[in-house]
Amino acid sequence: MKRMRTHLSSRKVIAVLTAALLATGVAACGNSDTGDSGGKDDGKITLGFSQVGAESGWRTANTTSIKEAAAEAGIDLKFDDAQQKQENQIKAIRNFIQQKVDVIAFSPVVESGWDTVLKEAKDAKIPVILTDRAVDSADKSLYKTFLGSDFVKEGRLAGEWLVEKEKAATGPVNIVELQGTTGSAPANDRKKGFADAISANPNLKIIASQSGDFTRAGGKQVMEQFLKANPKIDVLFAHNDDMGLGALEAITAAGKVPGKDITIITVDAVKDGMQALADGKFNFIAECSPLLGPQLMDLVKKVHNGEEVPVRIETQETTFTQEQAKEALPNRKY
Ligand code: GYE
Repeated sequence: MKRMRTHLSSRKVIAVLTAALLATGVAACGNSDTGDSGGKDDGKITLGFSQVGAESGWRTANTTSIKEAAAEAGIDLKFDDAQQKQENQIKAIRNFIQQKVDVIAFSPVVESGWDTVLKEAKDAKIPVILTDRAVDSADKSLYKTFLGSDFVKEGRLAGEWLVEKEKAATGPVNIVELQGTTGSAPANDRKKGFADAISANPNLKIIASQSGDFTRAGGKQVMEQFLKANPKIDVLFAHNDDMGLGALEAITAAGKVPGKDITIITVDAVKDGMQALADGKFNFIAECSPLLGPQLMDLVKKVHNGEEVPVRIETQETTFTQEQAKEALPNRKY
């Protein structure tokens, strides 16, 4: 009897363990299918999405938009967070290929170094969509389309606003720049657009420029260094709101008034950034919309059906002054 009971209870244990293992297996695959069939058994399109990370308010809003839009569109989403590392993104894309997903989309953390893995996706006949950030691959057949903002334009709009603001300046206006992630499309392009625009006025000079990796902590730390090394800083151009928000702490700690002693220009226009603008701590924001989910799901369906899609789809955006931020803030979604 005793042996019998032991036997039964170990069977129970095995049953529980099997259930737990199955559950982990399903969770590891990210969603509701078994992972090796690409979800084709339930008739749904399976999308493998490799996200950059969770480095900023923009990114959090972008992830929410993608997850909500996938659920809304009935698309089975396998979501992977690469924690701002290219090697993790390459690994995730290879996993998606192995799992035979229907479509792969990703937001490339940096621009270079994607040809090999994209070729693997192409050989496996899995269409790829670039979301938010571009790659610099010469072979355009490696992806179907690129959905995202014009980052050069964002930098240019930021620079043009400053040129107008400082048009009466008679002496040097010292600018420091907080760049986004080194090698990323938004860092490269925003830098370029801004530099082109401010070249219209030789008084406007970038005296220091360094990466804060698009994070608050990075923005704060690099701004502290800038303030220590440069007694006269007139303007901060931060490639995103989060770095600007981090820099606010460094500026206040240095006994300066943000928005007054130092003019602050950023990009994104997420809620916290818009609040800082409405409060007079920031002076100008070039908007970059993270709400790419619905358009992405539309594209996923089209490329899956073999329909032609435009090679480039640009997000529509605007700019905000302090007054405009006060007006827009109550209805801001992210
Ligand atoms: O501006 C920044 C984020 O790629 C447009 O990445 C995106 C940028 C965004 O971390 O906040």
